[in-house]
Amino acid sequence: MNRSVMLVTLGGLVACYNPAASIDANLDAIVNGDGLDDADLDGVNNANDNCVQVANPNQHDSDGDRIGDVCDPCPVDVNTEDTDADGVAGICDHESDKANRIVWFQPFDGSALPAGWSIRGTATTGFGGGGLSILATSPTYLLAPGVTASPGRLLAGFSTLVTPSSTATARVGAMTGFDSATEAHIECNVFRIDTVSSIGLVRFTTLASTMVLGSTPFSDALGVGDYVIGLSGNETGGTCQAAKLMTNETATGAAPMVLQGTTGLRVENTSVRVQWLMLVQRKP
Ligand SMILES: [Ca+2]
Ligand SMILES: [Ca+2]
Ligand SMILES: [Ca+2]
Ligand SMILES: [Ca+2]
Repeated sequence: MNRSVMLVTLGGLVACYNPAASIDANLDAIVNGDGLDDADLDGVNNANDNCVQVANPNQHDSDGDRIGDVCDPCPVDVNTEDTDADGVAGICDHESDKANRIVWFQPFDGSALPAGWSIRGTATTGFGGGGLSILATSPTYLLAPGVTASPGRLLAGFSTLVTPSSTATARVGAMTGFDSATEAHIECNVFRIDTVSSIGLVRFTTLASTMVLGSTPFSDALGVGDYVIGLSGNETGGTCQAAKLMTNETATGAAPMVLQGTTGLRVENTSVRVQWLMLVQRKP
């Protein structure tokens, strides 16, 4: 891809990452305590900074491609091919004919919930091992800060820590439009009943009342392993994708849907370690 100018959008901040500009005269005048250039004053010298013009003192680089998360056109995919030049690349850009942006990317490798996030439910939770562990025997929600309605995609990366019990339906779902009063929402989930696993795109009108928009068998049973699930929606319908190791299977639904309101992850009758969630939407 052309990396000479890259538009980076995260958490409402917009910055142009232009490597050539990082050595201009103004930036040369900015030094930190050791006398070396530190253009963004984040305490990491330009020569070592994985995002020279955005302050990122923690230097988070979730996919290990040496591009810091806050500068990365896809923080969870080393593929930086950006066919439509909208600044979003790899698996993060699900619309190669539309201008998209990363609204937020949130890793859970700290020791507490990030600002604006909450957990609803009675699960046992904890931080460690590079993620947020959730052991849920009843529906539990990891809720993100609210977003405005727009076509988009919610991606979630997590590991299951144990094989779910065969006596209860285990479920992990990326969801949008969560209503705190009724628990209504739309969800892309991987679920397991006995030994049979499926992918489902489901509209919940209440927690007990659902309409399946699409479902398909998931060839890898929901069990110990690393997963990425993705809920996408636009003017014509929704898509639910799930990947474990090298598989990538899809369920689609015809109901138009956008990503809006409170988004997040729902966990039920299983134990997961959530590594990150990410929201991509159309550029306004
Ligand atoms: Ca710096
Ligand atoms: Ca930086
Ligand atoms: Ca990276
Ligand atoms: Ca795009």
